[in-house]
Amino acid sequence: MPAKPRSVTASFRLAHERYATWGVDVDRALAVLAQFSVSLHCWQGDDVGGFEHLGAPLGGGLAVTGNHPGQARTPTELRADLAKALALIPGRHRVNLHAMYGEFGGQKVDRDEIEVAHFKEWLAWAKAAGLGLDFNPTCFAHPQAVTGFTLSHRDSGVRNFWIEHCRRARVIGAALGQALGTPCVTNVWIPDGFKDTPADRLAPRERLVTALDEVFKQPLPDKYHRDAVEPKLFGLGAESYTVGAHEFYLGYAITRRKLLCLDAGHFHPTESVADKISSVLLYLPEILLHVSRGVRWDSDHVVTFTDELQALAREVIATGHLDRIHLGLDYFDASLNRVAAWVIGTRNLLRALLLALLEPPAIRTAELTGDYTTRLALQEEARSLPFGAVWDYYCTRQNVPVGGAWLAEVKRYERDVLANRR
Ligand code: RNT
Ligand code: ZN
Repeated sequence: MPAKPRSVTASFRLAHERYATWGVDVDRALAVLAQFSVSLHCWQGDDVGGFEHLGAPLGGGLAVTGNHPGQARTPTELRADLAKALALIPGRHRVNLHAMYGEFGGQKVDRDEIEVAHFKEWLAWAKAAGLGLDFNPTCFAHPQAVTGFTLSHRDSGVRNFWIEHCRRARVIGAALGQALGTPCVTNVWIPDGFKDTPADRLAPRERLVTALDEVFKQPLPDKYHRDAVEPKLFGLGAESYTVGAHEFYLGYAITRRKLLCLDAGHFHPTESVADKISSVLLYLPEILLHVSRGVRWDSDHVVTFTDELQALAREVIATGHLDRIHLGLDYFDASLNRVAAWVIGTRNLLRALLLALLEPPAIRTAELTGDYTTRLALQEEARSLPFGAVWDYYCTRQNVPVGGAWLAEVKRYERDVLANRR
């Protein structure tokens, strides 16, 4: 399986020539690709467990299935696993933390008491590794969330608890951003919704607007921090109504100048999430993508090289606003090696971005001249251009394994490290 370095270079040279005849600047494509930072979601490493040990069910419509051995049990293990994955992915990336991943030194620190001090180990680790951090309040897996409602709960006591949690999460995010010198995106997602038909769809949404305005009251410097809000169509146990639906948050993000987070698994399966990017970018300065893969009722399968992923990446590139689109991954699969899950998903996203960067410019030109026959013909021909050779070369140049060679590394890690976690 491991590719010979000489064949990687030789294939690349031929691919380079081939692309040149199509008017594609491969070197430029690789330079742009290297600029992308993907935020790796820490929660794939321990099945959205966190380090609070509250004993509360995950809830919120989130479900992790599978029992592959080796999930991270401590922050040290989780960081080691993340480092392993990052070493097998070309480029410089970020890590996305949830509030439940704080380190509380055995103390009981409730969600409305968290502080940046609880993340100082993460911060030190990120700094040493040259990684940016992103952040999320955790509005699930907690006794105060068992009713399925948080920021929109009818009880003001519960609402206030979650408002305080989200407020603190933003302050922590800004502190992380400042310390690392790269803005932290703090993304608010709440599970609130009804299993069955609500009698009142409006009141919870009114409460949510008010609660969010409270959460975002304190201004935080753009230099260090961004707020994002994440809509969802439905969740397990909230099939009939989600308070924070797409229209709700689209309106909220536009009127409050927040980032809208589009999660690829949060829409009806026949909707194109890729198509939304060019619309929302007209009204929002920046957006966040949660790259994920929906399968039937689940919105969180490992990202594979699907048509949807390619379309999404293509739109990111085609809009030409790369600096306005933040990329994160969001899935959790406990049925396979968790380090491999990160590597597969992230490499696929980068591969899809590369494919988009290598798109022959004649396709767009054909459209501009109204020649849709040529557009379609070229789009289809472009599918079999040798982009794999360019990807392999990129991996070599970035000093990460080429092709399936990364898998041997993960298998070794599984044998030497993960298998000992019993
Ligand atoms: C849930 C949302 C949310 C979570 C993470 C854990 O449907 O996608 O982003 O997956 O915050
Ligand atoms: Zn998400």
